[in-house]
Amino acid sequence: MEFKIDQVRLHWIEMPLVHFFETSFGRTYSRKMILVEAVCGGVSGWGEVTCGEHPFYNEEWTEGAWRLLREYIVPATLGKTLGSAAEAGRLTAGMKGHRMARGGMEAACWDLEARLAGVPLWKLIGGGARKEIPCGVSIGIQDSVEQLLGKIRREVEAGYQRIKIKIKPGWDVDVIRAVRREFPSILLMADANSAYTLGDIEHLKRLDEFNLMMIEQPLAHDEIIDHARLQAALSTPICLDECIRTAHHAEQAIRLGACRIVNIKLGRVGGFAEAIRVHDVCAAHGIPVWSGGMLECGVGRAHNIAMATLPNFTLPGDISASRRYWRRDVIDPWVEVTPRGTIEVGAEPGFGYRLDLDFLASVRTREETFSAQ
Ligand code: OSB
Ligand code: MG
Repeated sequence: MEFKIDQVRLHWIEMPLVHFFETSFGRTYSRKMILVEAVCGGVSGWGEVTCGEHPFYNEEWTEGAWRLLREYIVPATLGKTLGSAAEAGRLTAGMKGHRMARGGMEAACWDLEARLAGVPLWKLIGGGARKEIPCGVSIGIQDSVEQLLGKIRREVEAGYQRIKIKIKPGWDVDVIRAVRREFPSILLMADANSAYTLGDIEHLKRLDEFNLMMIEQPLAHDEIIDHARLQAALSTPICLDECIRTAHHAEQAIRLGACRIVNIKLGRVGGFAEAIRVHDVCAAHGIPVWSGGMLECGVGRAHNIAMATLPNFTLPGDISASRRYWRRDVIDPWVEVTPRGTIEVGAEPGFGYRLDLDFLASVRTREETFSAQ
């Protein structure tokens, strides 16, 4: 359905996490996030820029994304007429990288089209393969193994279907052994966020004894070939996260045997159009996918839920309840998880949740509006 972007509003919000989140590249206590509001005829569509506060997961960071949005992405988008949201990515295709910033705008266009058409976002993207999304949790590095075991117990008792723990050198084999001793049969996986090199191959082979569903992104963020070498030496499936920024990367990684599973993050690949292409390439090769998370607020979370209704999202993802992250979320209702460890997918237009605009205003520290003449 054709629509014109009359107005774009950028919202910078800051919210403390309920509990710090630690990965191999550092600890996060509080999130700085950008919401992109794209407006047509008084109807707003919303997107979230999913980058971190620092350029450590990938090259993007919130302050950089803000500059890129106001200086490049908004000017490329404002006043443009789109035949459908599937064309939105083309407006910024001349820019290299920065897919999370570009993807925030792209996702806003999809939500806008869905709201204008009065259809759920999952329907517009061709999803709807399931009415409930299977959920897992991602648990960061803790100060002690006892703390980690306590957190895992709480999440398993809440019903979450899969536990992911973060690992790094010095917090890996012994920690996983302790988890397995306590929880012999849970679906368990480990995410290294690029903390190892091929020189660690003998060390990483020790993880094979723990019946992990997968090990996520053990090697460098931009290194597909070494992952193929590592996968050939491991019985545990490798899942790629950071490495897969396009459907072409997915195709190359699969053909080289660098992974047996792919984590799709909407922002990392630049939005829905590319996420669907990555999904399709993986499906064609029989490679299952799941939705990664970037500690999103409700907007990004709602987009991930829509994405995870595509047919090949067969594994539990890192999409979990709002209250695990936030004292209060920017959407209403919050994202809730059933005792079965699932999220029920609604039938409302757009991404299916209302914005809590009063609360949003209370956590907003910057705002900028751009109008087409
Ligand atoms: O690698 O999946 C990752 C959080 C920040 C940066 C990278 C990652 C993560 C997570 C958290 O694992 C997933 C979530 O709960 O949102
Ligand atoms: Mg990851």
